[in-house]
Amino acid sequence: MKQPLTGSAGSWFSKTGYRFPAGGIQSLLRISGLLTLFLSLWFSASAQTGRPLTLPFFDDFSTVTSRPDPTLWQAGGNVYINNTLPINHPSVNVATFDGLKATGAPYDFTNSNAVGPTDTLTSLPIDLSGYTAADAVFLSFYWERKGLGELPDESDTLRLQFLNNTGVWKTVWKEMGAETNNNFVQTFVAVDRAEFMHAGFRFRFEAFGRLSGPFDSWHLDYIYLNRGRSAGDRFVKDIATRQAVTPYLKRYTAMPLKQYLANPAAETADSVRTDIVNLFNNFNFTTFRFLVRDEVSGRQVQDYQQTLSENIGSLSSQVRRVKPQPLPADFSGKRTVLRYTFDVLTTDDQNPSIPGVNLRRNDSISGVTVLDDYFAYDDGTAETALNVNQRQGRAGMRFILNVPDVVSGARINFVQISNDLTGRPFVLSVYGSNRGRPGNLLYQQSFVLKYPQTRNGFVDFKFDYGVAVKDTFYIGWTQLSEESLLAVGFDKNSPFGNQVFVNLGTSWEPGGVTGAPMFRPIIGGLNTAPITGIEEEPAALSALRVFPNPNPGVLTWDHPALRRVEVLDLNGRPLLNVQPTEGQRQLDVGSLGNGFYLVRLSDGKRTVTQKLIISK
Ligand SMILES: [Ca+2]
Ligand SMILES: [Ca+2]
Ligand SMILES: [Ca+2]
Repeated sequence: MKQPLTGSAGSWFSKTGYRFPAGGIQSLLRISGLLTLFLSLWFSASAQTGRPLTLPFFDDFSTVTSRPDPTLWQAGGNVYINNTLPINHPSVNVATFDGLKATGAPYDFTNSNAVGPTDTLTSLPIDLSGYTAADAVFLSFYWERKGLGELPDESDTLRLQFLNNTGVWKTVWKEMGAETNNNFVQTFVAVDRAEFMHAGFRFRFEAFGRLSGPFDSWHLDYIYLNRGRSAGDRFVKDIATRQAVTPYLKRYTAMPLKQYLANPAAETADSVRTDIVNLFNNFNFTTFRFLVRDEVSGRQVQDYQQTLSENIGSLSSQVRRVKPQPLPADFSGKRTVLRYTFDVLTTDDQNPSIPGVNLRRNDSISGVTVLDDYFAYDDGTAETALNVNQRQGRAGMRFILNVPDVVSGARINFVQISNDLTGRPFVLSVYGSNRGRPGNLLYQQSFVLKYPQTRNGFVDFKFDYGVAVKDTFYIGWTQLSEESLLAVGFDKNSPFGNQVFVNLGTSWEPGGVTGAPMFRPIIGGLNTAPITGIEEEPAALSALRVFPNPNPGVLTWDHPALRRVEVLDLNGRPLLNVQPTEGQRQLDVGSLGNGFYLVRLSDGKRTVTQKLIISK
């Protein structure tokens, strides 16, 4: 059961335990000055309204998701609270700094090379009036570069500033990019200069990097400011949950309830796991409880408790593992949202290391599995983005059904990265299976790209017709131009990585990626009769066809005496109706927008209908 910490250096704190800030900065901070109480009070009274916070100040981000706690932090800094981007963090959830705003939009979406200030995390005012260097006020925090995000470049920075008593922000600590470090480093900065000892004291972290997407990632955690500390004050009596809980399902992170209930035992994972961390310097016994509950019906599915007599070493982690119960066969309803929770029953609220802070706040961690109208391999958070770097390049994802079903579209997370592709066309395709890879084309439809409104949001792209599928099917997208590389969110946390296939021209090959695109087939939900596939044209009729397909705007055919060319939309409404002249072999259809059409060709004896994609 004892599990060494993962990561190249073997733990989430540095090999030397912790690292001091750069010597120059440290010695600068140690210069104590005389406190001018008058000036301090003057500033705080003029610049602040409302009551400042008092020591201790602590946040490990475990109590919120997405945005920082507004009772501690100033709104609008755009850091992203999450539990999927960090590696080896001290407790569940971190604050991530990168080039995306809280909405998921880049700071700069016109110049992909632009750099500048990105996210900030600013404390609310903290009353330090009356303190002196003798009070030994220290700010400590854990920080990491990159994690599962993007490595900051050499010139990128994360810096810490303190607000002094004349309203000036003073830089007291700074780190540069370039060097990967998969351990969170604990840093201590003394707050001992008189200019900081005022009632309106604040501190802020600021990142500088690329402004055009989720680039140059820094992660912060476990921020603690208090008096009576020292730079060796590393240990806090705290057991914390940390690692995102593994999937409840064996093959997917989400699947339609109907597909799950066809074989609950086989679809339920053999175990679900998380890991917990001991942040104290003493051994600490733990009991944990594992609960599974359907949030739609309120029904409890599992309640299990285990006490481990094993100790967790100081500043190390241990895996906790449970065999989850399948949903009972009589489970009814249209959908379910299963919340499965590890609750570590610690005594962190007794004799706390941080007076007034209840460290049971980080003792519980949940996973959520949705059984509704879609399949997913991803966990709902993109750590990076994936594109197929070639015109007409295709990607396809494999899904295996328990019972026949209908695909009615795709739910996609497009990431706003480098270039704004709003309105650009792309094509979704559904394929059958050919020896474990995408096979015959069952359906195609073109769409225009739309970004979600939030970071990690999804947009539904619904087909005009449902597509009947059974056994194994594939669904994917086609990249229509090199200039507009579709960036599909990519979940690096997913253990289901071998379901992606890529076709750069003639054959489908395994994608060879670790993780999963945030691309989910929508199942069911269309009332129209599903189509069962596009009929291949018999060889004798092959001359009754136009090419190329997809088509840039000029239809070409080989037939020597075509009588009629009709272009229809997918609902059968005629858009063009042309009688070619003798010997005519081409037709300009440049007036049609990019999209998916039907072309009906007749030579007077036979009529053939063909699906056509216009892509200019
Ligand atoms: Ca945390
Ligand atoms: Ca705790
Ligand atoms: Ca993720």
